[in-house]
Amino acid sequence: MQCGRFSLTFERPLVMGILNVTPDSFSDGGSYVDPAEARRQAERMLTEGADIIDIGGESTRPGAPPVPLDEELKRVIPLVEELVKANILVSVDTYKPEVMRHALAAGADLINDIWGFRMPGAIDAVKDSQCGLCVMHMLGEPQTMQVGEPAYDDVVADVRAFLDERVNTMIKAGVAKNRISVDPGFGFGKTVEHNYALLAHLPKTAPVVGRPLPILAGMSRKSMLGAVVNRPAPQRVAASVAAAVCAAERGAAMIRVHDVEQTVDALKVWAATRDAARSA
Ligand code: 7PJ
Repeated sequence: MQCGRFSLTFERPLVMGILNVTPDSFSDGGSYVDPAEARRQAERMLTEGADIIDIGGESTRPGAPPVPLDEELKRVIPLVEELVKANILVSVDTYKPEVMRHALAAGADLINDIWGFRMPGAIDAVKDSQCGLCVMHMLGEPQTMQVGEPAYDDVVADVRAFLDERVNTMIKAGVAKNRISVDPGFGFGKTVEHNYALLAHLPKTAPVVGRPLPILAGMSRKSMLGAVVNRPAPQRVAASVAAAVCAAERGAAMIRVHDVEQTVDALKVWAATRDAARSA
């Protein structure tokens, strides 16, 4: 996968460390609004083995208020510039075309869009660059996605059909297929049962364009884990690591996490087992 300055081969799942520069994210809100704190957290995740840093300037937790454009730019862009300078693979979590353009001008390698590049102007904002793209499925919008029960005919088939449509639209617009990754969007307009069906059948969610597109899985500390282990978000580390291993086993190319060190260790054990199975 072409990802800006980087070319990724996914011989093992890459770990994407979450860096929320928001005052209100659900599990680490308020921690990294201060630019110096954010930089330290990025460095820490890299030391722990993160392959990618994903910077988000607007909380997408259910019911979160939207952030004005200039505020999001002020939080995100200086950090992008700094990490790019240090030769780090920088992802920006945004659905706003203006933020995408500024992020790319600042050198971002990957644009991660929970809206699946559905905002008017989003595809145009990214198509003439070499950045990687993550196209995520979401039912509805962040403010309303968990209002009422989300409903699907067949969640795995429906998410796949959505991703197929988005990917086809982007390719038709001139985006090279080797720039695109996809994500079923755990927790975005899904019940607990929907989320586990998507995890269980993860490979089926990927559009096949010659070959299946790389899948990014983001379950870290989410309520689908809380529903099973009955713990609040900060105490869902082991559950998150287990989910990461389940995703790796089902072919995930990238795994988006808060707890980098624990995830990297678990994936090393998973990879050693996989390699032993291959050579036996
Ligand atoms: C995801 C994301 C995810 C991708 C968030 C949170 C909510 N981007 N951004 N996939 N989740 N690609 O971290 O709990 O699942 S924000």
